[in-house]
Amino acid sequence: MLGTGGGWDQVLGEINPLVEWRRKMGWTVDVLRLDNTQDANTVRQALQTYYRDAEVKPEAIAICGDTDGQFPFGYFDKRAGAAYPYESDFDFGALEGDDMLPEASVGRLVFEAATGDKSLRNIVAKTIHYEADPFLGEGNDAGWQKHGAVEATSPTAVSTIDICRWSKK
Ligand SMILES: [Ca+2]
Repeated sequence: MLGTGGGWDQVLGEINPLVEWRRKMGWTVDVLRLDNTQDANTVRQALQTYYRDAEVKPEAIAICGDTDGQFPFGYFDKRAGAAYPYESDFDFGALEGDDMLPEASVGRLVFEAATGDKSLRNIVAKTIHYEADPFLGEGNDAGWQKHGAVEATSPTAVSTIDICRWSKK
């Protein structure tokens, strides 16, 4: 997990239950705190150094922070001729070699506050709840996990349009 610089102590307190949950699941979890999280290239270099030196190579990275707001965290701008940024975290997972093949998956915990509405606390609680007590379904709903997918984005984001274009049942 990768933490935002500002407000880190509060963030760490809120993600700790998720860290402990993952460890109970048998994962090796490290929490990385970076002083400068707004420069994506600096973050990527720190991740590459961590990956190179890690005894257990990370397979998944969870970024804690939005692209702006109270807990800003850098991103790679993949716009192609557009006048607005196309935010991507893909490059954070490309940790070794000069290739397009990522070594780790990357997710981002996007929140506006540590506690309260739209908070990291809520994300952590929901994630643990979904995993600890999953909806299994009955009848025709049983087995939905084998053909389900989750897509989430902002309703006005360009990525929303791309997701709709590329999604198929
Ligand atoms: Ca690679």
